[in-house]
Amino acid sequence: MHATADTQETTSLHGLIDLGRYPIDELESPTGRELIESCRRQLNDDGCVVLKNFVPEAALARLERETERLSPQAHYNQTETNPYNNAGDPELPPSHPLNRFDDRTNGFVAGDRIDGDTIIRQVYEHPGFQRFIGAVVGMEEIHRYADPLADLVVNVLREGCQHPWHYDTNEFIVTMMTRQSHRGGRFEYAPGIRSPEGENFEAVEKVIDGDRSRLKSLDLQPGDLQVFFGRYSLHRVTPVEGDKERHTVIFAYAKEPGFIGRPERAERIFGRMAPIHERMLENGTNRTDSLAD
Ligand SMILES: O=C(O)CCC(=O)C(=O)O
Ligand SMILES: [Fe+2]
Repeated sequence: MHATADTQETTSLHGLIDLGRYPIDELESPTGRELIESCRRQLNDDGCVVLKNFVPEAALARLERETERLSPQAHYNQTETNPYNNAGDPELPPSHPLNRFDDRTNGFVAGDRIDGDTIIRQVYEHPGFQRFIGAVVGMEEIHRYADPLADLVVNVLREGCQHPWHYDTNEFIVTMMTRQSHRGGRFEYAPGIRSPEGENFEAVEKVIDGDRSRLKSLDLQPGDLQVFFGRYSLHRVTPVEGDKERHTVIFAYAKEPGFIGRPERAERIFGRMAPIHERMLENGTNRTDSLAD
């Protein structure tokens, strides 16, 4: 029984993931364990691991077409945000990191537009992939979002779009680049610049002012998979230049099963709600978990 299920899992990812290099279908094998160990080491060292060419060369054209086809459906939202995603502090000087607001304009294609036969959804929904991510981030269990809009999302950055310096509220983020811009659109981060012990505002201010001495910069390419711990590493995506959009796919997971984002958030990010969000509003129920957006 078990062997059959495994075989089916493996078959479905064949050609979509480089299983020779990344044997996520055989996590218990020596090469599977080595892969997990190596990813965990890198995450532990600087909060980031990139699996180059996770999607093999032969499937790249198809991968790129998937998000190209979807990107016209992106909903754009614009905000002015500081690194902490809060309202800032008028008591502090304008140069303080808490008062450094910058433009964030992003497009998002919701998960209900992403069909089951796409590479990105097949990877996202594959139990082996989920086990692999759980093992890499060191969590016994992770669960796919039950939110039909926010489970799997295409993030579209057209010319001029950027993610200014910020921290994430989630523990970790899993992304795959499917299309790179001509220029700009680089992911940069300052590994472990803050910690549970302190904000390190002085160093953060320097980074925002242009100090690059502690920065790492990634040359992400289509087919690369990235796992990133963004709570302690300040990071950004530099403004996209040129008429070629930058596309990344966000694979969303939660610690608890059944996660659904708030209706207002769906409205803000995707410009609409799913039926489940409408029902939440009607029933006056909101999320009961304590997960941050
Ligand atoms: O698009 C990326 O590479 C990272 C985006 C990011 O930092 C985020 O969504 O919080
Ligand atoms: Fe982020």
